[in-house]
Amino acid sequence: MSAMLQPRFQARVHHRQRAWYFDREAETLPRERLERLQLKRLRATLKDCFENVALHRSRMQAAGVRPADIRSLQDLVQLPFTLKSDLRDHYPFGLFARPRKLLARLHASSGTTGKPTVVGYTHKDIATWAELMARSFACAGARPGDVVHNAYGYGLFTGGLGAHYGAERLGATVVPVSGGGTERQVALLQDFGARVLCATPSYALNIAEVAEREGVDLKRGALEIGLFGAEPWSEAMRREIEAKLGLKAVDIYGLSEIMGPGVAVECEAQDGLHGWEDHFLFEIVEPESGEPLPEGASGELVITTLTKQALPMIRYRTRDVTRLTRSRCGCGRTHLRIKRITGRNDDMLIIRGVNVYPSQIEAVLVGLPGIAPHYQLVLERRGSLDELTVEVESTGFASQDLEKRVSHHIKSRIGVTAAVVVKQPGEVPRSQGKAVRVRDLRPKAS
Ligand code: DLL
Repeated sequence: MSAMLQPRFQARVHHRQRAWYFDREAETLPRERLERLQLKRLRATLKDCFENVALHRSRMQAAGVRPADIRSLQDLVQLPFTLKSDLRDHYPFGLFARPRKLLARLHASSGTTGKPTVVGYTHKDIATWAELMARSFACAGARPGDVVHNAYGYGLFTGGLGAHYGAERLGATVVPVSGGGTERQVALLQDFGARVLCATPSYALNIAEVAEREGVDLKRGALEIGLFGAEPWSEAMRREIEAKLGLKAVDIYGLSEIMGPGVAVECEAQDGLHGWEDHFLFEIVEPESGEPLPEGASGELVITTLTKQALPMIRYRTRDVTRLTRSRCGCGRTHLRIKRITGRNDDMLIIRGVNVYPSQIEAVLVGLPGIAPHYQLVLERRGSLDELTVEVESTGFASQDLEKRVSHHIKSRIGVTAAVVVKQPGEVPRSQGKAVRVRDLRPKAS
């Protein structure tokens, strides 16, 4: 494969040209060569983990495997899983395989407690990420020279900077708007003539609704492609966004623990997301037993990184539920496809792109004066946006501004906006076994 930082595109490529690749050689590698490359990279990653990450070394030792024992891709199943809780238990840098001084950047996402999950990147990791995001943009139909309006949040969230570096690497012109200020976003979309929009699907709909309210018809503008992800969405939502914005809505997947956005993306066929197999190994396991499932079966997606330096991951349990297919795709890419993510098998909620665990909200509620330890989280979809209402119970001595105070605490500690309803003592339903903490009234993804 060609050197990482050489531009692989010719400067002037016609937008409509079929099957245009950012990295033709890598994206169309015959399976046999792809698997040989995977095995080589897997063995190097395992050696690195064994030598540099105490947790991986002790897990491998406990399982009785050494990196040298892994001689084929089928041997992968002998390796222990890595869980999100491992990152939390070794907060902040305990799973890093490189000294902190060699890291170019840190990102973070919410964990199951108040502590975030911290992820790190070397300069090479950042370059690989930009490369894979550039590949993802091109796969979705973006081209060098496009204006990319990036409404993913900038900051610790990987969405903003991940898409930003990828769009630059592609040779596009990035508009780094981040989230919020929707009226201004509508104006900028028009004024700068963006062909590509990056946003969470719910925010894309929000933009469409605000445009409609302002009498702006974005369908008549330059927009042609949307890269939407970071939260579950459905085919119905895809059709709605496409109709309202007049673009092709493409699904993009990723997670901070593995890299960020750009782990997988749909091509113009919009029939499953190509997972970049020269950088990641994908498996589906049965969530309870952890047993591998055959191709096509629905289960939990497990990912192993093959080129990450700062934070290599061995068999990371994503908790995302989906299916894999290696059937041929019309676009010519040989990399497998991940079908739409249908949900998660843990209790993490994604509210307007912010990952939230009920236990985080509980941690805020417990100990607040005037609040009893009974609560329910109610999720609804109003228009295009998810709304969270936290129903809490007062101890009977609630002060006037209790709802406002609780809401403020939740916002400042977790970063999510929630309406709070204080109920009378005994009004929040009691558990008959496992507590039902979440009433998710949002339409289900199909
Ligand atoms: O959401 C990275 C990202 C940014 C992906 C922008 C795509 C676009 P985290 O904040 O760590 O990273 O959240 C990762 O979000 O495990 C899924 O549960 C969910 N998720 C991400 N993309 C999709 C998608 C980013 N396309 C978690 N469909 C993941 C469904 C998605 N769920």
